[in-house]
Amino acid sequence: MTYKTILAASAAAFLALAQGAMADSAITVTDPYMRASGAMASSGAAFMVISNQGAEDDRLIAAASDVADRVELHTHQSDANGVMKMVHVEEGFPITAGEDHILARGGDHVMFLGLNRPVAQGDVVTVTLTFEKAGDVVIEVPVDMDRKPDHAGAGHGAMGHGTMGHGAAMGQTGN
Ligand SMILES: [Cu+2]
Repeated sequence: MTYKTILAASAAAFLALAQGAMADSAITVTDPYMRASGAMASSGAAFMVISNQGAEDDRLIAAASDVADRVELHTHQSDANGVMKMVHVEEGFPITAGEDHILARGGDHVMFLGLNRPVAQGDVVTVTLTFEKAGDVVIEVPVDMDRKPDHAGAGHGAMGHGTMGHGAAMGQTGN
């Protein structure tokens, strides 16, 4: 074995270790962003894609951030009159093995209630997501007020303006 191959071998071993460590958390979060209705807003919402690359189903059961008094897992449902409203999802969101769970405008979202400081365009908010199996996953969520409702790869139309996100009675800043 030459010196070079030893180096290569140890680099490969190190990579395998690093990948092994990362594989411990089957959960990855991509493309997170947060919105609030302005500097004086008392609430906000965050959206993202949560991927489960593991073999086991998991569940997002809680979220927390020092930017808000309370952080809840919300979704939208239409009431008897067909009006979309936000509801607190106590049991959290199932994150199925091998699939992406998309948090998007008009659907599932992380809700910030009682913002304790102004959030402005370009701020980055630290959020801890708690999963049943993967445990805590800490993510950095940029504030992006300009973001269009369409989420990663969702394309125009499906979740766009007027279809789900803008029910008359929602009163939610994130939409
Ligand atoms: Cu909400």
